Amino acid sequence: MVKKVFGKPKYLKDAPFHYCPGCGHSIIHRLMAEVLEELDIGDITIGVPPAGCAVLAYDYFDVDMGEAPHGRGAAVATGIKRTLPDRIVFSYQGDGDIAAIGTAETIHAANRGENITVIFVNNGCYGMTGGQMAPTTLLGQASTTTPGGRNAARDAAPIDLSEMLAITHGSAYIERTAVTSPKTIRQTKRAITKAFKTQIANKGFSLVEILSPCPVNWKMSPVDAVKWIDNTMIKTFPLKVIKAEVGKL
Ligand SMILES: Cc1ncc(C[n+]2csc(CCOP(=O)(O)OP(=O)(O)O)c2C)c(N)n1
Ligand code: SF4
Ligand SMILES: [Mg+2]
Repeated sequence: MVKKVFGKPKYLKDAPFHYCPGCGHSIIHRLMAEVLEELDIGDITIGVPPAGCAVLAYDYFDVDMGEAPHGRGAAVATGIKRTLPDRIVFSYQGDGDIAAIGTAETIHAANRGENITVIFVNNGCYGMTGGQMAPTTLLGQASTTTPGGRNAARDAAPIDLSEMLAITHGSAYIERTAVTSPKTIRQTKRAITKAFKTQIANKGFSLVEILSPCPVNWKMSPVDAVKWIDNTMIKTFPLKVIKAEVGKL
């Protein structure tokens, strides 16, 4: 029987988030803490925060945490899980982190079927360092390094990392969701739950990609930022289950 969490989740510290108003990171942190409590796995969970705006995630999650250098979340999580296989291990990574500098580590961890859960927060830019183009920046989207908009001929097309990970042999569960409305937030919580259940069942690599607003770098109000995800970003990154529990190698 899954217990429902009301009020502050047990596995969030009593600390105010430092994220900008309208940022998706704080919603995602809360959902993850609720899931850890509902599945009753928080006491055995170890998280791996990224470089990026969520670098201080260990100030918020009340679980064991071990920092990873930029992009190396899947590699660090692999080491922790292999050393302590009875623990539940997640990495929490931005799109610049996972889809640029950490691409190799992530693809190989998925292909090896590492029994870890990756939370991939796609806000279409390098948020922490001021809004540079990330591999996930949309065509035509302005960033500080593409002020006239991303151009396919010059800057390449956005990368579909989750679809790439789905074709690896060891990936078991991959879903893309968003945090733009009560409906998508509930879908995201269900996806995070399924991803952790995949790890509990020892089925291999699980990942949830979450489209997440960065109103500050997108130069939008928080309301316009969620509308932009719903109306524009999902055309490039459609919300869907990309791979579901094919099983461990
Ligand atoms: C090896 C290395 N290269 C570059 C940086 C600088 N750096 C810190 S955060 C960041 C971008 C983070 O963007 P993303 O991963 O998308 O996270 P967000 O802030 O958008 O959540 C960069 C380039 C670093 N810390 N380490
Ligand atoms: S810069 Fe963007 S990703 Fe970073 S805290 Fe602010 S809104 Fe969130
Ligand atoms: Mg980002």
